[in-house]
Amino acid sequence: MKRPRENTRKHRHRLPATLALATSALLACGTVSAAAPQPSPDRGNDQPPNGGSTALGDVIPAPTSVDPIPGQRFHIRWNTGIHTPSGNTEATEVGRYLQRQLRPSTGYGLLLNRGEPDRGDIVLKLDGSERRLGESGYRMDVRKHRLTIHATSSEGLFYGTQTLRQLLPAKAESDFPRHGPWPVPAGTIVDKPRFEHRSAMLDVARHFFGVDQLKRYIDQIAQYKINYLHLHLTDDQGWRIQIDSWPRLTTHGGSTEVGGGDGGYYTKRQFTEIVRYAAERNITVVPEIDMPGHTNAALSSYAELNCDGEAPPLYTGIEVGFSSLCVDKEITYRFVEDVIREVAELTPGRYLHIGGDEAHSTTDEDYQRFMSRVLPLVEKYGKTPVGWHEYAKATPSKEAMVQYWGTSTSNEEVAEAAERGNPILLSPANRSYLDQKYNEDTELGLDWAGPTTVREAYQWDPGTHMESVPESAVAGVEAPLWSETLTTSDHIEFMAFPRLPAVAELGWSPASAHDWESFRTRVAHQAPRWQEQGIDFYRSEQIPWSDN
Ligand code: NGO
Repeated sequence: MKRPRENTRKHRHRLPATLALATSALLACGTVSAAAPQPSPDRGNDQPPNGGSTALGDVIPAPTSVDPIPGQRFHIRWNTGIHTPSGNTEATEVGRYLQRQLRPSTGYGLLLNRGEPDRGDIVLKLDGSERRLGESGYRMDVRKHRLTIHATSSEGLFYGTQTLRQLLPAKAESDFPRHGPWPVPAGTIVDKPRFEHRSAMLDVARHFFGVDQLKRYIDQIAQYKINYLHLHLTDDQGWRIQIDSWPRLTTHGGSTEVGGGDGGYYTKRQFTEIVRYAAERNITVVPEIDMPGHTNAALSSYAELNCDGEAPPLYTGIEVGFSSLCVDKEITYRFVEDVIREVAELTPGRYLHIGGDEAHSTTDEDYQRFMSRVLPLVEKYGKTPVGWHEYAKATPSKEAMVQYWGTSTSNEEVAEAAERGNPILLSPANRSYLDQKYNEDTELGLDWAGPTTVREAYQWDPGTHMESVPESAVAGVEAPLWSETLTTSDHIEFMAFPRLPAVAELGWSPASAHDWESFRTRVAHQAPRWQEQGIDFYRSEQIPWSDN
């Protein structure tokens, strides 16, 4: 078992440039269309001498189709420029983001929109006629003298640039200058997501993670084309988002965490910065205010929210199911409305998550009454509700998203919700919960739904996972990371890598590309990238790591 280190970014493992990816196998050279890129036994003899090369298709999530041109490469050079469509701010931002990512390692200027595209340049193109790409897809043509990414939106361009990153040698992820060359294997990739909703969740309530830690995780998930970050902002142990009309929620309710540490919270300014930072990486933040259970931090902050008028003490343990807002009191709904209004104002995205899980201290009847008053409030402030699947029994309107977190593959209420038209977000706890131990010896994490190996996290199909929930009802997948046992960024990374990329691939890649052998080889090739990025990942024995 590997012990995670306690620091965050200070001690980064670094590989010598010559080792980085030098051991990576090239993938097969034939066209791979909507099928898993297959690792090839032979590495070919046209690798550059310094820094190694990646094969087209050696990407996570696996692209929809890959058509390599053997033996040819594009090179990023000192005079390579980046071109973005004129007059489109968002597309220009994508170009600028790519520039910011590649400048530190290459040491090149990668100037933006310097004259007409020239030989050796990278061109980002918006082209509405490429219907087959849908709204979020892209086509990347890599030729000797030009690398072009086509898409119908800036979102598609962004995904193309994230694929491009993975096609460069791993040292491209370095934050200090490295020697080239910077080859990209030639060919064409056509790629688009299987599901619209590809989410990661972080529980910042059980243990608080600061803005920089959140940004670090956002950077990590964005490279795997995750497009939602669900933040579990409130729970029994802490309230983490400033609410002006109820200030004690944070000054008191945010003052501790599991184990009795100092806790913390995001000011509105900080939260807005997180939302902006995520949006720059094509990620929409979904805030969760969990209710009516999981509310001890709020109940402890305001005595009047309790049925008996007495505030309970703050809680620093990890039990669940003991707290409930007082369903009979009018003040409860004033409180909920204030919170929803203020959180909605901070949230440009469509969704607001209202929890609804494990309300074991609320009777069924009270739960229904509570939800029937709260669901319209979410809509009143312009948001679409999301809730853990228990709230399906309150029959939310058919736009509302139902998030399944059970371990069984059948659930009547979820199947009925799907039938009524509710989109279902899948985060089966025995598959995609990143907080579950990898095996019984893993020091971090919980095991109530696990342990869950990398293979188990990968080996399921969201389109057929649940009885009577057809693929057409599935909005996508989420990988939640609960933080009862996690206190540092290293802990987050150790639990998320390599399982987060596994769930990301299930959300993005076509079912026909789903292949464990291919995935484990490609994930092994991510290791040198993670080392460059300082990610403290779990060296699962199921993966043929080749970097050490
Ligand atoms: C459950 C519970 C959470 C725990 C988590 C731990 C849901 C939706 N509610 O998932 O409060 O933190 O398990 O794995």
